[in-house]
Amino acid sequence: KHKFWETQPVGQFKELGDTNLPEGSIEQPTPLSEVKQEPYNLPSPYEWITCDIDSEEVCTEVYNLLTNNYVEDDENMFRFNYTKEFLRWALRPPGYFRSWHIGVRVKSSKKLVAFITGVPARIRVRDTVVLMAEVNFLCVHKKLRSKRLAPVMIKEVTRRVHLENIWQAAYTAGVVLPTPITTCQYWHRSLNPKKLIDVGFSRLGARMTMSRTIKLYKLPDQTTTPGFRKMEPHDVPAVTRLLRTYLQQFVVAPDFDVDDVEHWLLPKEDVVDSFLVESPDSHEITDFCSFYTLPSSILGSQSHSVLKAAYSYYNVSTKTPLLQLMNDALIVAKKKEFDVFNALDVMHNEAFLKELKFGPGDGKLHYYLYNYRLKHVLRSSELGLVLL
Ligand code: NHW
Ligand code: EN5
Repeated sequence: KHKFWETQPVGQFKELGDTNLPEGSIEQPTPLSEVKQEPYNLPSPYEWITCDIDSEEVCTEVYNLLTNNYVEDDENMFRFNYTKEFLRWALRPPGYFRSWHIGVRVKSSKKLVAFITGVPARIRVRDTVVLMAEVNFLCVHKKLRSKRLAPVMIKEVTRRVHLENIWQAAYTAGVVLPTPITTCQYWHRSLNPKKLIDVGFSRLGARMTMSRTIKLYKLPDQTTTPGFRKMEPHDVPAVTRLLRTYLQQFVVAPDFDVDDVEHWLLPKEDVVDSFLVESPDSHEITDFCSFYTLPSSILGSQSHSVLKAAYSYYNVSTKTPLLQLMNDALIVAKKKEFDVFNALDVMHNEAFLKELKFGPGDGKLHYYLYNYRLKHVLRSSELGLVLL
């Protein structure tokens, strides 16, 4: 059934439930001299390129490929529309490798037709911090689908990751592959219900009118938590301490240092928003919440062309109840004109989803590790990792 994935060092379906298999690496690293030195062969019309994402021209080509060919929902009504600023942020974290930003061009026309990326990350699995690649933005042009290009792209990114002496990876997908470490549910909180209904993202509930629906999702204009404010550069050390302590409780979570927090969590307009609670008396940073901006193209609507979505990222509550903190996050997201606030049922998110009027979506997100086996499938609440 999975002719490619059966050949890869990933947990296999037939192994599920076999508690004799050890947790950890599936295959051992080889000396770097034994890593294949030449790129994998592509069908002859195509060639590999390393994408210089700093180049405006290349970034535009990647953006156009993804805008027209990346992930859609199961009814092909919406397609992720990552912005160029977002892509530059996602692809240039501390210690990134340019060689892991891989494109495929048509030799004759130079048209970009496929893409895959990795970025380095330290990810803790139980007590072990593992240097990994986070693989994302795998995309093959719609006209070149089902030609087994994806396995070649995955092997090529693997080879380039190995050349940096890194042997594990983390990735997510909406499809089931061998084999998820956990499966998460997407939840959605309407901020602009009229537009969501107009474009088919949501529907009027039974026995609900439009005006009752608008009233149901109304939010105050101002946040309620004293000391709630935008994160600033001088907050990086305190946020790092808060987040590191919080993430310790999860089975799989990133091992963020101050450089990671500066990159991934300092607010960046139209890319990532972060807020914290500074105690009005002690000036201690006690709570934190964040979301990233990922619009979707609306594929068949006369009235609207983009859906503005915020995605819950990392949140930490120690003093402010998580419910109250996330209600404030909804208030600021509404003020910033997001149409919907999305979240996965990871970490402690279940504590606020239903109460804050999120509803389950029709999408699931499966999390995977490459060359790392876990003895058991995790509950989504045991996962402390959010990928973009
Ligand atoms: S998930 C988003 C993936 N992208 C999209 O869904 C965009 C729209 N779709 C496409 O562009 C986030 C194509 O359909 C793609 C497949 C390119 C998805 N992950 O070329 P063929 C990520 O980016 C397997 C992994 O004929 P295609 C994460 C499939 O099961 N494998 O298909 C990426 C089959 O293998 P099998 C996927 O439709 C993580 C084979 O591809 C997959 O023309 C990558 C068929 O290939 C997916 N999302 O192109 C893994 N979708 O064994 C990283 C399909 O079943 C691993 N397949 O026969 C780690 C590497 C680094 C290790 C370092 C130590
Ligand atoms: C990530 N790096 O299916 C890699 N989204 O629910 C890719 N559904 O938006 C992972 N189908 O349920 C890709 N509205 C996996 C996700 C792919 C995109 C996807 C789902 C997630 C989604 C929406 C729209 C459905 C349109 C028809 C959905 C219902 C919202 C409603 C609001 C009010 C309360 C109840 C729920």
